[in-house]
Amino acid sequence: MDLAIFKDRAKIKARRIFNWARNISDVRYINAPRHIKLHRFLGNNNLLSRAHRAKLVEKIATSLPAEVQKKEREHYAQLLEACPTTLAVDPQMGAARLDIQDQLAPACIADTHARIEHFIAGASMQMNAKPYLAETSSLKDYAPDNPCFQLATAPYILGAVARYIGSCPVLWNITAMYSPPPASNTNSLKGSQLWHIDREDITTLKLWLLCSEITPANGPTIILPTRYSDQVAEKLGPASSEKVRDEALFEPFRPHFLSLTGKSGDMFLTDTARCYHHGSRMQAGIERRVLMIHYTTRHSTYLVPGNKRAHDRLHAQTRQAWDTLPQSTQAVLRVYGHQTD
Ligand SMILES: O=C(O)CCC(=O)C(=O)O
Repeated sequence: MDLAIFKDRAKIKARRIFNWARNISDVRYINAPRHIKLHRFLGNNNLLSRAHRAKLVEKIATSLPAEVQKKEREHYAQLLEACPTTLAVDPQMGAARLDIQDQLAPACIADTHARIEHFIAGASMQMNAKPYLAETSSLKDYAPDNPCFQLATAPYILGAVARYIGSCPVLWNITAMYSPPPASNTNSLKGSQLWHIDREDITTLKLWLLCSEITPANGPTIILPTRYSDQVAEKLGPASSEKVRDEALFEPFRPHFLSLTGKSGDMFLTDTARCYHHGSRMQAGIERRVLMIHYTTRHSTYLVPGNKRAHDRLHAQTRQAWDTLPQSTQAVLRVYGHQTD
């Protein structure tokens, strides 16, 4: 086993943030064909049942060379140490309303509104293809001194995310999300307006910051907590990773729905890979604006070796200025081996 890759990495004056995409491609160089084959298989078959995907991810994790697994455990332990937190997401719930108002929230909200205004004015592109839910920015648009990036890398949040997913998280995306007023009330529901679980991972966390008051009329994200979502997934079996049109399946659980409503500045963490959810079911004339920060595991199908989208997005951080990061964030990133001197 060639461990030179780790030594080499220590030499790189990396300004890369959360560069686990590189970590994935390192695996290619240390010759782990079984790992790569399994990961690619998962990437090409995300409509497998949830249970089947979970088994595959377990195989992928254990197919990594022992040295890599050891390195990952070390990174994880270091990260936990660097990121003490009192914040926790109960795995039985898979979602939590955060009982805090972060001091960065006002600046993050202003940043998000500015990006959405820019988008509405036709001055920026939509990052996804949903008419009912526009992602108006992505990770590469956020410099490390941007308040949204600082929120995404705040140690108390990273600590909670890492503890929940059980490994070092990958910061996959930051996006200003805009759900426009629907063209009419007769539009039938599609895509993520239908109940679904995110199938690119078997556990993931999304941090939501409400950027204005969100009521049921604004089409909030609605979450079915893990323990009930697991029951639905079991019932759906082979179809558990597909969009669900049968609303009746969810009715018995209505008292347990977590609705991401509240006032501007409220925050939530949700595991959208374990919890069925939907959103953007707007009432006529009403819009929704939120900031969403997405953390995945390194087994996300977004990070399949050779995925150019992952490469471009995560490597875009390379040119960002280290010195602008707050010391607490630098401490965390050092732990990842991204800044070594
Ligand atoms: O809140 C929404 O509109 C849906 C969001 C969603 O499905 C997701 O982020 O996975």
